[in-house]
Amino acid sequence: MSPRQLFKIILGFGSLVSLVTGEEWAFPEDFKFGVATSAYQIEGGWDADGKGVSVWDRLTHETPGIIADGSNGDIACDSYHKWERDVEMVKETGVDYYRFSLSWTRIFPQGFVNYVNPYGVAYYNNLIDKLLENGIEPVITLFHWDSPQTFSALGTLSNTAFINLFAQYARKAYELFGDRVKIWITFNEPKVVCQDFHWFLGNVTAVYPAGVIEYLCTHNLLKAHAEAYHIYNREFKATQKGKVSITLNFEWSEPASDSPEDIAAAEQRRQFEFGLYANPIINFDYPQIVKDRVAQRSALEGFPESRLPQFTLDEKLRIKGTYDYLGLNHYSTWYVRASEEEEIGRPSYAADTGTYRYQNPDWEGSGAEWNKVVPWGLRNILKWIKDTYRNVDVLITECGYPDTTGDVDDEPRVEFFRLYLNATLQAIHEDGVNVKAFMAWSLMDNFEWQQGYQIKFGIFSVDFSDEERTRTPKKSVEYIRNVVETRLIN
Ligand code: GBH
Repeated sequence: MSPRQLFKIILGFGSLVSLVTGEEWAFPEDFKFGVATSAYQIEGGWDADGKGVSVWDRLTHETPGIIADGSNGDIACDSYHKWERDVEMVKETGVDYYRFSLSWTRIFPQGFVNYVNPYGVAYYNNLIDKLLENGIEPVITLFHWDSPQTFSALGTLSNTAFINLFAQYARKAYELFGDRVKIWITFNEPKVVCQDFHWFLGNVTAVYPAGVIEYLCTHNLLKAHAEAYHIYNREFKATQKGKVSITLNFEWSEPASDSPEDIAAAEQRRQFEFGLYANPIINFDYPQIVKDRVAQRSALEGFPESRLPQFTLDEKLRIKGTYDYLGLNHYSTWYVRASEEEEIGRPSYAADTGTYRYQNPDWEGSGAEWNKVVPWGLRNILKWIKDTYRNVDVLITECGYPDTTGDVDDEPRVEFFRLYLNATLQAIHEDGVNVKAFMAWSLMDNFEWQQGYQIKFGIFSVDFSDEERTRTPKKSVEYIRNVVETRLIN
C-alpha cells in the first residue's frame, strides 16, 4: 500500500476524502462489489440429471451457422460440476456479491412448476450455501435468456400465457431459495430479449410479424415482471426481507452535435431503448415519444391501432413502482443523430426509433466491434438516470471488457475497470447519483452467445481445451481485489 493510500484510509471515507484530496474519492462504505455470470454461459450439464431443454440448447444444436465458432453451451465452463471452484474464485476476488442466474429447465424441466427436479434444486442450494459460508452474497437472475423450449410452441413471451408461467416460476424460486437469497432480478436485459434477438425465444425459423412481436414481448415481459414483484411483496417480503427488481441494458446515446435535432434524437433513442422499460416501472406508462411515434407509423402502415399495445389504467398502476432498486448493464456508447423518417413499408422497431447511431473510430476498441471504451458514457447514463427516475438506487449488474486473446496478462481490461470504476466514483461524488454496486462481467471466460468462445470477458481465464476446464486468474482479479480492499482506485 502506498503512503498516499494509507493517508486516505486514515482520513476516512467518502466525502471527507474528496474534500481533502480534491478529485480522488473512495467508494462509500455501503458500496458493494461483485462479479457476474449466467447459467447457459457457464453451467454446461445441458441434459445432466434430468435437466429439460432450453431454447439455447435447441438453437445451438439445431441451427447450423448460428454460433460464430459452431460451438454450444453443452459443457461450457462445466460449472454444473465445478461450482466449488467458482466460489473459491469469487472469494479470491474479494467481492461482496456473486450474481448468477437460475436455469429454469434445470429446476423445472418442462418449464411448468408441477414437477420440481430435485437435482436442479440441490445444485443451486449447494452453490448458495457455499457462497454464504464464504461471506459472499448471492444475487439471482431468474431469466437470463434460456427459456424452456416447451414454451416456444406458444410463442414464449409473445403469448400472454407467459405472464402466469413466469409468475409461478418466480414464486417457486422465492420459496426454494428466498430464505438465503435477498437480491432478485426478474429479467436480464429485456431489450435484448424482445427488440434485438427475439429469436432467442424459439422463433428461429418462424417468419414473425416484425415490428409487432417485439412490442407484444415487451408488454408481456413488463406484466410478468410486475407479477413476480407483487408476489414477492405480498407473500415473501415480510419474512424474507429481500429486494426485487429488473436489469436493463443501456448503451449511452450522446447527441452527435449541439443541434436541437440531434439533442432530441439522442433523447428519443434513450426513451426507445431504456425508457420503454424503465418508464412504466419507475414513472408511469410507456414514454410519450414512444407511444406517439409507434402510433403514427402504425396508422400510416394501415394498422387499425398502434403496434405498441396500450396498458389499461389498472395495468399502469400495477407496473408502476415494481422495483426496489434499478439494475443496469452497461458496456458502450454511441453518437446519435436525427435521421430522415424511414419510408413506410415493413414495420420495424429500428424504423420506429427514427434515429441513426455510430461510434467514433478514434475511441479505444476492444475484442468486440461494438464495445468501445468510453467511460464518460457511463457517467452520463448514471446522471441521466438520476434526473429521469428520481434518483433511484442503481446497482450496476454488469460492466466488462472483451478481448479475443484470453491472456492472463490483461492490462487493457485492468485499464477498462480503472476507467469505468472511476466514472462510477465521479457519478457518486460529483453528481450525487445513488450507485450502490458494481458487478464485473464476467467471473470467467464463457459462452458469449452468438460469438461462442471467441470473445472473452472473464477476469479468470478458462482452458476450454482441457477437460477440467482449469481456471486461472488474470491480472484484473488482483486489480479488483485491491480496489475492494482499499476502496480506492489506483
Ligand atoms: C450482456 O448483454 C449479457 O447480459 C451477457 O450475457 C453477455 O455475455 C454480455 O453482455 C457481453 O456481451 O453488434 O452493434 O448490434 C450485452 C448487450 C446487446 C451488447 C447487443 C451488444 C450488440 C451491439 N448486448 N449488442 S451490435
